[in-house]
Amino acid sequence: MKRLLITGAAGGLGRAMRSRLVGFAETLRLSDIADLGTAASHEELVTCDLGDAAAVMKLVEGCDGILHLGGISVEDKFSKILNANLLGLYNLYEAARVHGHPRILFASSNHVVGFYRQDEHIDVKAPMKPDGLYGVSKCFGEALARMYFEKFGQETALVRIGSCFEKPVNHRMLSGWMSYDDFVSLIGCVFRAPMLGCPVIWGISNNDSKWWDNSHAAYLGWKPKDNAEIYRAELEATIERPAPTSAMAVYQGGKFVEDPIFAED
Ligand code: NAI
Ligand code: 15L
Repeated sequence: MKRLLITGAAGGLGRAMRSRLVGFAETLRLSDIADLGTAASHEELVTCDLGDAAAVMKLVEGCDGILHLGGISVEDKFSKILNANLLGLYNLYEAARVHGHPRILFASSNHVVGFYRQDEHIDVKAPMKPDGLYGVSKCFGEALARMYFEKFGQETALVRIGSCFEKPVNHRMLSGWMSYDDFVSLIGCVFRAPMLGCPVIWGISNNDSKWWDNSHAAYLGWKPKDNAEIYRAELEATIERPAPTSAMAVYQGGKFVEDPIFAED
């Protein structure tokens, strides 16, 4: 690949992928509304608000693939979610439509199904049960991507990331954790697949404890290698198990199900 655009490159996942994707494309075009530091020789840095249509149109020009990590990543005021996750996504897909349909990996979230219980095992056919406005914005993103696929053939991997951090930090993450290395290998499968389509993929490592079934996406050849289980003993020793009736122990979305609708200023 000649040029991969990474939005949200100043965020947690963006920073983790920035260093791990060196060599994945000749050039990494890194974008965020926040400071991106100094560009290495293989990098282009672009400060851009996803809500700014003209800026996003320019941002996407010349890119062969897009790793879309940018946006509001937790529950927040609707106005902020509206700009970054709804308007921002529309701007991105319109820019992709104009600039030759570069393949997109959209960082969706487990919070599109946050109201399923942890004793339920679901696949991608399960109706969405978002646990807040943030989750709803990811449902919108998945639907928007699907529409651009059906109408224009725009390919997108809709990756419902569980919890992608260095290691699981609570008991809930023993089921939903995805390691950085497994995310990198998923990115490779998504951008190198001869045919992608518009699949929903659960972004989880090969954890012993699983709520989600990825068998429909076997054609991508993604084989996550890490397993949150190796952290169980450490977790048990350092963190108290959540009360059995608490949101963290009952719902797949954990505490997000308890978030209020945040008041605007
Ligand atoms: P993060 O909050 O650390 O990074 C998001 C980045 O987007 C930030 O650097 C922020 O400045 C940028 N951003 C926010 N509004 C923007 C706007 N209007 N214009 C341009 N940039 C804007 O989040 P993180 O953890 O890195 O997640 C990346 C993506 O993956 C997010 O879309 C998140 O919803 C999704 N995700 C992450 C999970 C995780 O476990 N890290 C789990 C599920 C989904
Ligand atoms: C998400 O969607 C968030 O972006 C991330 O910060 C975590 O909270 C993750 O879900 C999770 O559910 O652990």
